[in-house]
Amino acid sequence: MSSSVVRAVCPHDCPDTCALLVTVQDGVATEVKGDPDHPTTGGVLCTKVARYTERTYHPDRLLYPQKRVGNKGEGKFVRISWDEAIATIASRLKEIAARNPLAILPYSYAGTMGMVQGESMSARVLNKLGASFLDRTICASAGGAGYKYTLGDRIGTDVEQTQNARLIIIWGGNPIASNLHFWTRVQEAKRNGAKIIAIDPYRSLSAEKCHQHIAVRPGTDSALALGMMHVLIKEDLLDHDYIAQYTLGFDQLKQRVAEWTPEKVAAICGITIAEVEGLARDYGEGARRGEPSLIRMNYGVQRVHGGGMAVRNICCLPALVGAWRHAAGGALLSSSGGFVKNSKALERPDLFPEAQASRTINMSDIGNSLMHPGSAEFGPKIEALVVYNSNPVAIAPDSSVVARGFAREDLFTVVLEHFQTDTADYADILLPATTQLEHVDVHSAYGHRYMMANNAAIAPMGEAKSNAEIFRLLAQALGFTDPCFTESDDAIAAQAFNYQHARTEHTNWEQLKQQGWSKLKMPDAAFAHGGFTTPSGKCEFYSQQMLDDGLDPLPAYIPPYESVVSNPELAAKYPLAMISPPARNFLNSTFVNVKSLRDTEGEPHLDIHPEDATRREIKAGDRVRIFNDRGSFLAKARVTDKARAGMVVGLSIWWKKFASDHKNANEVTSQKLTDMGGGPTFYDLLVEVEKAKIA
Ligand SMILES: Nc1nc2c(c(=O)[nH]1)N[C@H]1C(S)=C(S)[C@@H](COP(=O)(O)OP(=O)(O)OC[C@H]3O[C@@H](n4cnc5c(=O)[nH]c(N)nc54)[C@H](O)[C@@H]3O)O[C@H]1N2
Ligand SMILES: Nc1nc2c(c(=O)[nH]1)N[C@H]1C(S)=C(S)[C@@H](COP(=O)(O)OP(=O)(O)OC[C@H]3O[C@@H](n4cnc5c(=O)[nH]c(N)nc54)[C@H](O)[C@@H]3O)O[C@H]1N2
Ligand code: SF4
Ligand SMILES: [Mo]
Repeated sequence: MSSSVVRAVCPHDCPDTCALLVTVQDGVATEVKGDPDHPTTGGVLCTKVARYTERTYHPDRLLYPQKRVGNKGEGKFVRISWDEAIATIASRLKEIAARNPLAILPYSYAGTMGMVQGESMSARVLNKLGASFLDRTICASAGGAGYKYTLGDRIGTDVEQTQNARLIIIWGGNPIASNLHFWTRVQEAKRNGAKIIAIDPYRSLSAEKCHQHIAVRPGTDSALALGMMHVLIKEDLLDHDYIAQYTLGFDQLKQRVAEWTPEKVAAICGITIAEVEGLARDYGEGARRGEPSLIRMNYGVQRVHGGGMAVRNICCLPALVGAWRHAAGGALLSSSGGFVKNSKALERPDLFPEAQASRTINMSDIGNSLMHPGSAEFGPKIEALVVYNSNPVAIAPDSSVVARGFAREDLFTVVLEHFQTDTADYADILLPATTQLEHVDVHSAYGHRYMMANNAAIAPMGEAKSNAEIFRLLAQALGFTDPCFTESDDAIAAQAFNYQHARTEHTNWEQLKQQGWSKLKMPDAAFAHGGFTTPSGKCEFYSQQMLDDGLDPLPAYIPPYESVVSNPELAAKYPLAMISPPARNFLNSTFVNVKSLRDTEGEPHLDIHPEDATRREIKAGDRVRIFNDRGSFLAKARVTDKARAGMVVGLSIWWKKFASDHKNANEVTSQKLTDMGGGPTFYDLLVEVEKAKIA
C-alpha cells in the first residue's frame, strides 16, 4: 500500500486561498486538510473544502466528452470521443472565424483561481483566433476602480496583522462565510480588547457577533463615509502631518464634505445621527490615542450603482486619521496588487492578429450581448461561446435574458465543466475538466500575501482533462504551430510569476512546488510613509484621473438605481430592496450539488422583516414569490429582523435546477452597471414579495 501527502492549494474564489495537504492512498485522495504550518491557513479549512473529496469523487462528475441531443437547456447528451469533440469544435470555430472571429467569445471567471487553468492556454488560443475579449467584471471591478483612483494598486494591510488592531470595521463583508481565516484573527483581536463594528444592511452571521452592527440601507455606504469625513474634519480628529505629506486635495475634500452633516447622512442611510457620529469618533479618537484601526472593506459595498465611489470614499478614511502609520492599521480590500504576475507570458496578447480590430464584451451584461443582433457599433452578433470556470446561466444578472441568449439555436456553445451545471445544460459540446486534485497550478491570492503551488495529487478522473490540455488540443486542431501551444501545464506555471522582482527573488517555481508557498517580501506597513501607486504617489482625495474619465474628481454620493428614495415611482410597485449575498455552504454556485452542503442550506430562503411580512400576511415557512419587471422566483420565507425593514435577503447562489421552480435570485437582478469599472449591480434592485399561489 502506498501513501503520500501532496501539497496543494484551495482553488476557489475566496480571499483565503488555503494551503492544503492531500493524503493519497493507492492513487486515491482520502483526506484534504489545511496545512498547519501555513500562517493564514493555520490547519483549518472551511466546511466546504474540508469535504473536497466528496466533490472530487462525486458520482455526477463529468467523465467523458458529450454532445447535445435534446433541446438547449434540456440537458440531454450522448457520449462522444475526444477526437470527435475537438474536431467538431475546431471546425465550427474555423467556420465562424472565417466570417468574423469577433463573433467568438470566451466566458470564464474564477471557478478556479489558478493561473494555469485560468487565463493561460485558453487566452493564447482565443487571442490567436482573434476572438472578442471578455471584460471580467462580474466580481471586483467597481471596487478595484475606486481603490485604484484613490490609493493605486490593490495592496492593503497584511491580514496577518489583524489581531493587533484595536478597532476593526467590517464594511460590507461577512467573513464567517466568506473570509474565515480573517475572522479567526478578528476573534483574537477581540480577545485582545479590540472593538469590532459591522456595517451591513443584514445582521449576517458575522454582524451578529460584532460589538456593534450598523444596518445601513443597501447602496448608501458612500454617504456614510462622507458623514464620517465630515465629523472627523469638524471635530479635528485628523493626522495633519500625514495629510500634508501623503495626500492630495485635502482642501477640496474639506469643502466637499461640509454639506455631509450627520443629519443628512443618517436620513440617507436609514440609521441614527448618533450612529454616524459615534462611528466617526470611535475611528478618529482611537487614532488620536495612537491605536491601529483596520477597515476590512469587502465586496458587499460595491455591487450597487455607486459601488466604485463607495470603495473610493472608504479608502479616504485611513489617510485622514493616519491609520496607515501602523502595520495593523489602514484598510484591506484585496491583496492581489502585491503579486508580480507575468500575464503577458501566460496569455500572449501579442498573438492577436495585428491587422484585426478587437472588441471587448462585458461579462456583467452578457444577457443583452447574447441577444444583440449585431450592428456597426456592437460588431458582429455573438455566434460562439466557449465557457470555462464559470456558470453564467446561474450567476449572471437578469437571468431570464441570459437563458434566452444561451437558448439561441444559432449559437454554438462549448462548456468545460466538472458537473452538469445550469450552463452545461445549454452546451452543444460538453467537456469534462479536471479538478484541483488532478492538475498542476499556481496561485496568487486576494486576502493574503503568499504565492502558492498546487501539485497534482491524483490522476484525472475518467477521461477528464485540464483546461490547459483541452485548449492545447484545440490549438493543434486549429493548426496553430507557435511553440507556446505545446507548453505543458508545468511549463506554464513556471512562468506565472516574475522571480526577478524584489518581492519574489527569494524563490522560484521549483522551490514553490516543494515548499507549497512563499510570502511576498513587502513592508509590514505598506503606506506608513506614503508610497501610493497613484499618479501623484499620494492618497488622492482629489483625482484628476477621475475628472479625465468623466467622473466626479471628489468623493460623492451616487444613490442606487433602484431604491425607495432614488426611484419612488418604481418603489410604489416594488417597495422592497433585495440583496443576495453568498450562503456559507456554497461558493457562488459551486458546491450546490454536493448533497451534504446543500442539505445544510436546506432550500432557497428569503429573509423578510416581521413588519414587511405581516403587511403581506406572510408567515415563517410560507412559500413566497419574489418578483419585479424582470422576473420572479420562489423561496421559503424566514420571518426575521436580521433583514432590516424594507429589505429582503436571499442567500445565494442556488443552481436553478435544485429549486422547485427552476429559478434563482438572478431572475430579479438587473444588468445595469456600476458607476466605474463596468461591474454588476447584484444588490441594487427593488422587488415585491407575495405568498405563492401554489404551495
Ligand atoms: N462561503 C462563501 N464564501 C465566499 C463566496 C461564497 O459564495 N460563499 N464567494 C466568494 C466571492 S466570489 C466573493 S466576491 C466574496 C464575497 O464576499 P464579501 O466580500 O464578504 O461580500 P458579499 O458576500 O457580497 O457581501 C458581504 C456582506 O455585505 C452585505 N451587503 C450587501 N449590500 C450591502 C451594502 O450596500 N452595504 C454594506 N455595507 N453591506 C452590504 C451583505 O449583507 C453581506 O453580509 O466571498 C468569497 N467567499
Ligand atoms: N445574485 C447574485 N449573483 C452573483 C453574486 C451574488 O452575490 N449574488 N456574486 C457574483 C460574484 S462575486 C461572482 S465572483 C460570480 C461567480 O460566478 P462564477 O465565477 O461563475 O462562479 P461559480 O458559480 O462558482 O462557477 C464556477 C464554475 O467553474 C467550475 N470549475 C471550477 N474549476 C474548474 C476547472 O478547473 N475547469 C473548469 N472547466 N471548470 C471549473 C465549477 O465547477 C463551477 O461550476 O457570481 C456573481 N453572481
Ligand atoms: S474556500 Fe476559502 S476558506 Fe475554504 S478552504 Fe478554500 S480558501 Fe480556505
Ligand atoms: Mo466574487
